[in-house]
Amino acid sequence: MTGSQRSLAKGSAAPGPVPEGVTRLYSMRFCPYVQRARLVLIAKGIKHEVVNINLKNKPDWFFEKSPLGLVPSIETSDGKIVYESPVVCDYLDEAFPGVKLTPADPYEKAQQKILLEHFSAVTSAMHKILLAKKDNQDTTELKTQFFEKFKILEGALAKRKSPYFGGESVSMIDYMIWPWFERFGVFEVQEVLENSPSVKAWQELMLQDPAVKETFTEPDVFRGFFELYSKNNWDAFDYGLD
Ligand SMILES: N[C@@H](CCC(=O)N[C@@H](CS)C(=O)NCC(=O)O)C(=O)O
Repeated sequence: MTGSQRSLAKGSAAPGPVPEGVTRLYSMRFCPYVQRARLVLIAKGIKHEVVNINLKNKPDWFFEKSPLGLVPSIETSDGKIVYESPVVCDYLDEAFPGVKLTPADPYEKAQQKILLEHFSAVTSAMHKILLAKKDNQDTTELKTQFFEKFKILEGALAKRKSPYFGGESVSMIDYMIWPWFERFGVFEVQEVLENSPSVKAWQELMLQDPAVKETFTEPDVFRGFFELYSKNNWDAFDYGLD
């Protein structure tokens, strides 16, 4: 991976053309949706560079690179733009050589998509906890709702009796859900794993995955980011950089 780490804000010059043979990722260092794309880029060995965006003061040109104004978005050297993390990850998997992360079997593929839909209830429960914490509200009830939604994951993995959500090795679904597990400490929901033995074993395996290792962020760094972010301090996006 190459590219400048510091986030670009309104008024900054647009980056030049994407070099031949490189994929550019528009990013924010702490975004879980971006991490999905990074996991796939790394797992497939795709040469890429990263342009970080200040999401609270976006450059005007960013909307040409991501019409919804969200990260992740990717740009290829021949000017193709793809955004929305599941679409980005599927595109990368289909368009580039290397390990295939998506199952070839249509039914298996459908199962992964269904699980991802269920998982969106888990991420939205986590998002509610984050907002409540930002406003210093009590999160007890929201955590209970989160624990309830989480049961679908433990149930799905226990029923499959395989180490990973897609079978015997890491596949797309594992990378799609992983980023939120790194953030459990910040959300203070890690206790959910004590009642989820299959997912806990999966988490331990995932921590050994090379792409996970390369994109891993320590809980303290997430906490530092979140502390600034919750005070509307937009230096948050560059937290931890010199
Ligand atoms: N559905 C999008 C969600 C991406 C998303 O919400 N990204 C956040 C950062 S974690 C973002 O770009 N926020 C900017 C904004 O809301 O204006 C995806 O899956 O890619």
